[in-house]
This record gives sequence, structure tokens and C-alpha cells, in this order.
Amino acid sequence: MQLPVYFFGDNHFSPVESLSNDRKLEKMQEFFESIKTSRGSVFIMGDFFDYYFEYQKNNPDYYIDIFDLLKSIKNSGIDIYFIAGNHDYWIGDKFRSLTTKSYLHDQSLSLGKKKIYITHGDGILSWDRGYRALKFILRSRIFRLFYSLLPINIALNIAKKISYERKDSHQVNEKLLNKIHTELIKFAKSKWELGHDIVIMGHYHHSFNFSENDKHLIVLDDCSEEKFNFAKYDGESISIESL
Ligand SMILES: [Mn+2]
Repeated sequence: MQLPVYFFGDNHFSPVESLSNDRKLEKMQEFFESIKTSRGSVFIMGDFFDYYFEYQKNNPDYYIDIFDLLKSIKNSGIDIYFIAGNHDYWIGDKFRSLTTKSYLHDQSLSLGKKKIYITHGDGILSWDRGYRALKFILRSRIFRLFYSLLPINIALNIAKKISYERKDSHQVNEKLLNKIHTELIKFAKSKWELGHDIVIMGHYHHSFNFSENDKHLIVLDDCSEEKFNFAKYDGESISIESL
């Protein structure tokens, strides 16, 4: 993997046209422009799309502008890696072909001087048991086949509903937030014990960083229309930046 690696995610690009979508795309363009000369790689951390379902054929072209942008970035010599989030694990060959490599599961990466554990971040919390079961069903081949047979407008309506409910779950109070952070630290420690130096994730739509004895947990903020949040890893250290 080419260094430096830029990690970002939770852009939540929508299949429905909106001003917010356009602004987010502009922000991402600006970001890509800023890293063009440094080469390296981008690692998209999941929930890049608010909704993505790839059919065997006749895919709707909601994301054509984004795809064109990814193509031009890849052609300019920047590698693109992608790990699926809870909103976009139904990727297929078409999306995969735009990336250098796409992953559906957590990754462990030895790069430069560090070992990095990469996860979207969903399904970690101890009380997410119900969600983990749902995750298993939603990702199954049988569900995917069934869903692909639904008329596109009905599929999109179901997706909107699920997406709305999942977003709602990000509204949390401080007490719950502390509880979440405690669990994420516990998770990170279990990965540090296995030799990882950095655990990086998105999903929680806010920034949280925790370090101990030169081991790091990085929870990335989302990429909104106002701010493009990312982390840059140069082979030695990782820094949080924004645009
Ligand atoms: Mn997510």
C-alpha cells in the first residue's frame, strides 16, 4: 500500500439528489485536489454511501459523479481502498472495479512502522447484540437475493426507512457517550494486545481519540458538507486533520 494513507469515511452520499450531496462532493473534490501531488492511498472507512445496493445488471446511476471522481483519482496514481460500513456493504463488482481493493470485513495492516487495525466500527458495543444478528441476516446471500428481486422504488423506500432509524441512533447523551467510549477503548485494548499499534474506525459520527503507551484508538468524525475530516498516516505516525 502506497504511503501516505488518508483515512476518511461516513460521507453518507445519498441516492437522492440534494444540495447537501453536491456540497459534500465539492468538499471531497477539494480534498482529492489537495492530496494529488502526494500520491499515496485513500482508505474509505465505510458508510461512504448512505445507501448502496448493486444489482447484477441495470444499476441505477445515482452515483455517477462520485464514480467519475473516483476513476479520475485512481488514474492520477492514488490507490483507493474501501471497507464496507453498515450502509454500504451491498457492494458488487461494479463498485469494486473502481477501487484498488474493497473489503467487507475488518482488516489488519502492517505498514511502515505500525500495525493498524481497520474497522468501520459497527457491531462492537456489548449491547449491540440484536444489531449483530441483524447484520448477519442483512449480509446473507439469501437476503441479498430476495432484496434484489424487489422493484427498485420499493427497495429504495425500505432502505430510506432503515437508514433513518440507524441515523437516529447517533443522537446520544453524554452519559451514553462515555459508556460508548469505555467500550471502544476496551475493544481497542483487545487489538493492542494482539500487536496492533493503531485501531482506527468511523461510524460514530464524532471524533474521539485515546492513547496509552504509544498505542492509539482513533474514531474518525464524519465528512459533512462543512467539514472533511480525515487521518493521515505517513508510515510512522498518524495525525487527525480536516478541510
Ligand atoms: Mn456506520
